[in-house]
Amino acid sequence: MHEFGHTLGLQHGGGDGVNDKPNYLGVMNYTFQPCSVTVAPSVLPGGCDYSRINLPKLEEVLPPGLDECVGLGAVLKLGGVDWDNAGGITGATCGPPTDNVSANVNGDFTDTNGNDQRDPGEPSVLGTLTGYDDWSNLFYDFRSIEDYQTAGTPVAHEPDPGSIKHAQQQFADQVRPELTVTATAPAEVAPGASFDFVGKVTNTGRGPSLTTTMENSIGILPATGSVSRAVTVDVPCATADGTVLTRKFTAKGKDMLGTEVSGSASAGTTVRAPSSPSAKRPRRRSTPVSRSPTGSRTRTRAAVPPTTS
Ligand SMILES: [Ca+2]
Ligand SMILES: [Ca+2]
Ligand SMILES: [Ca+2]
Ligand SMILES: [Zn+2]
Repeated sequence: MHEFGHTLGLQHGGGDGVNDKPNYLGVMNYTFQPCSVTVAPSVLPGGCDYSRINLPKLEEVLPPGLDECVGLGAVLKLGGVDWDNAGGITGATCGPPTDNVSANVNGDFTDTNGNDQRDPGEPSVLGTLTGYDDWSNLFYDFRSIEDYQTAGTPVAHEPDPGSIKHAQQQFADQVRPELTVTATAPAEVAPGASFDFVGKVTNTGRGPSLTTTMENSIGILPATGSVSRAVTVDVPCATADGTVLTRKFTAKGKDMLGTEVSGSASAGTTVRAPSSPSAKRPRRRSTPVSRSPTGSRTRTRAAVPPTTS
């Protein structure tokens, strides 16, 4: 599909030859060449596709530089990207507004010695990376393209596996999500009580986590975003003193290339049954009335008489 794109007049940057642009989501970009275009709900079907959105420019040089809060633009709803890998998302549209940053987001460099590798001292190329809508710009009369050939040697500099792997690694690192999970619970609970285990997942990475789940679907979790989920537990009245109840929260998501990321954490609480006779009286009176879940109410009545008689 990539090669056919060339036939239809597309270059590695769509309308230009600039490769590995994060804001050019299509198979002409080496990053997505193996039909690995990002899926963005209701906007990008992903997979094998030419770019279908002219995403906002990425200005690598200050001014104006990169507004990290804009990320790849509002249309994809993917949130901000920590382009400069400085551990935070900053920019003119952030709240509160902060400085834009400069970064070489497509990783290109001046190959001074021409060996196709980046060697010490070879400088980054900083410029303006433009998006491109391939589908609106396909050139179907390809036989009239200037360098069109009906036979002969293939186009030079086509993606070899090493180039694709390198492009994908660079992009994966640049927009890497990281799911950091914390879990909490009360230190102690009483038999017959209800309490919540609360899991909180925060994306502490550089870019969005797609198709994120924790207990249930979260969807896109942008960088710096967080979501909490509570799981309510009714402690049976017959639960033995000292019982430890634990729960593990696991969050899963995918980066923009479909690679899975995950994080998890557990919390525990200790069941403490009232031990003195004085503690039993208020529990007998109040518990059956105040417990709303029917399951735990039944257990409460069954469990209490043996301990009081
Ligand atoms: Ca940053
Ligand atoms: Ca070199
Ligand atoms: Ca660059
Ligand atoms: Zn090509």
